[in-house]
Amino acid sequence: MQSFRNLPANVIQDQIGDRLQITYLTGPQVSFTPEEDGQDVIAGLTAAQKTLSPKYLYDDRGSELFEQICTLPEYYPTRAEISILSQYAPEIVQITGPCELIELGSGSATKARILLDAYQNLGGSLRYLPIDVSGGALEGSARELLQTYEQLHVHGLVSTYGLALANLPPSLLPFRLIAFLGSSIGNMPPEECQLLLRQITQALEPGEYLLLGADLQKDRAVLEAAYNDRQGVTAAFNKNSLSHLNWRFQADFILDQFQHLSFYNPDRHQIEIYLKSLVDQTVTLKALDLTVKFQAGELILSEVSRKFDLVELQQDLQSLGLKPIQAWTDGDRFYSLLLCQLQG
Ligand code: AVI
Repeated sequence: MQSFRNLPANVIQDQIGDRLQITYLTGPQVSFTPEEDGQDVIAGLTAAQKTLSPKYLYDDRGSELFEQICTLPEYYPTRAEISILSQYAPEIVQITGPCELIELGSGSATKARILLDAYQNLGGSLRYLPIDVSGGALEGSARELLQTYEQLHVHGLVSTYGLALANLPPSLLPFRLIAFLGSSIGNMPPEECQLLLRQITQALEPGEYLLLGADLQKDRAVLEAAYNDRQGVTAAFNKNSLSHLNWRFQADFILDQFQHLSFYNPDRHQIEIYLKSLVDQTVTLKALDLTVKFQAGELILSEVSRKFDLVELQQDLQSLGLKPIQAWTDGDRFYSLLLCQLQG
C-alpha cells in the first residue's frame, strides 16, 4: 500500500487486485460533505443575482444529459478536443516521454484512453491516476481500462481536485503529466481557476507537465448554438439542476415554470447560462428551511463557460511558472490543447 503525505484521518483505501487501488480522500460523496451541505444554495438563492453552483447540474441524470450534450451536432468542444488528441497524442508523448498520467475529472476516461494508447506505444510502464468526485464512475471506468490495457496500474483518488493534488501518491515513473481536459477550466471563476493552477504547480516537480484543454473565443453564433441546441438537451440539463435541488433538499421547484436561457457575453468572453422564472412564484427548500420568492422574468445564474484567447492563456500559464511548450488546435481553431512544463 502506498504511503501518502498529510493524509486526512478519514481516508479509506480500497485495494482491488494487484492493478487497481482506490483512495477515498473524504468519503464517497465528497462534493456534498455534511458541514457544507446546502449552505452554498442558501447563499446563492438569497443573493441579489440569484446563483447556483454548477455542481448541481451533475446528479446521475445530469451526468447522463451531459454525455448526450457531448454528442450533439452543435456542441463542438468534445469532438474538437478528441480530434486534436487523436491527431497529436503521439507527438505529446514524444515530448513528455513515459509519464504517469493523472487526470482531473476523469469521468468515463474516453480521452485518457487516447493518451494511454500513445504511452503504451512508447513502451514501459503504464500508470493512470484518475481523480473524480464520483467513486462509482471512477471505479467502473478503471475496471474497463484494466481489461483493455494488460500492463496498466490504476490508482484512483475519489476527491475534490485541491485535496487530491495535495495528496498525490509518490510517482513510480520519472515524470508525471496532469491532464485537465474538456475545458472545465472555463466553468471556474478566474480566482478559482488561478487557485487550481497554483495547486497544480505545487503538485508537480520541475520538468513535469500539464496538458490543458481550453475552448477558444469565436463567432457568437457558433457559441450560442452550442449552448442552445435544437433538441433541447442543454435546456433539460440546465433545468435538471432544479430537480436535483428537489430531491436533495426536499424542494418544490416546478420545472415547467422555468426556462433555459443562454447567451454569449462578449465583454466577459463567456457563455452565461440562466434559469428564467416564467411566473411570480415561491419555492420552498424544506431541508434548508428556506423559502425563495421569484418574480416573473427573474434569472438564476446556473453556469458560466469562459472562452479563452490562446495567447493570453499562454501568458497566464507562463506567469504561474507553467511554460507553454506547444499548443495544438483543430482545423477551425475552435479549441486548443496546451502542453506546459513546470519551470524549476
Ligand atoms: C463541462 N463544461 C466544460 C461544459 C461547458 O461547455 O462549459 C458544460 C456545459 N454546459 C452546457 N453545455 C455544456
